[in-house]
Amino acid sequence: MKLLIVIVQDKDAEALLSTLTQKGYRATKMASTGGFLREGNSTIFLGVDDDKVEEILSVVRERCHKREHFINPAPYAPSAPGSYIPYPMKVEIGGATIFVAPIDYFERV
Ligand code: 2BA
Repeated sequence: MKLLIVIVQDKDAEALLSTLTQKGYRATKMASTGGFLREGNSTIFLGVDDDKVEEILSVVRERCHKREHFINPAPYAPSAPGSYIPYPMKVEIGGATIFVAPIDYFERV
């Protein structure tokens, strides 16, 4: 058995969860925050048999999309007026960050 931890953009979370639950998978969605952008994203946990991992990865690849995001980097220290021009920086987010970990023990009581 494996634990899949899938970090996705909020915009993709509903469609992903709907597809997974329609296919009969049990999943838990938690609200999370990206350490770099400090913006909300969603983390989905799934405990599944080994032979289901590939199907789930295919669903994630299908449902989660890359998007470009622009951020304004802040200056490290205050500087003289006009001496710092904050050029927007382009960041490409997602489609998804996926971790697959082995599960030693699982029980539903
Ligand atoms: P964030 O940490 O908010 O990162 C959002 C996007 O910013 C990243 O997209 C990446 O394109 C960029 N980014 C992150 N750290 C960077 C850095 N040090 N320098 C330049 N650009 C950087 P993704 O890679 O698609 O990641 C989306 C979200 O997935 C992340 O949100 C974070 O919540 C999670 N994540 C990604 N890699 C992770 C990891 N190795 N461990 C834990 N969480 C991870």
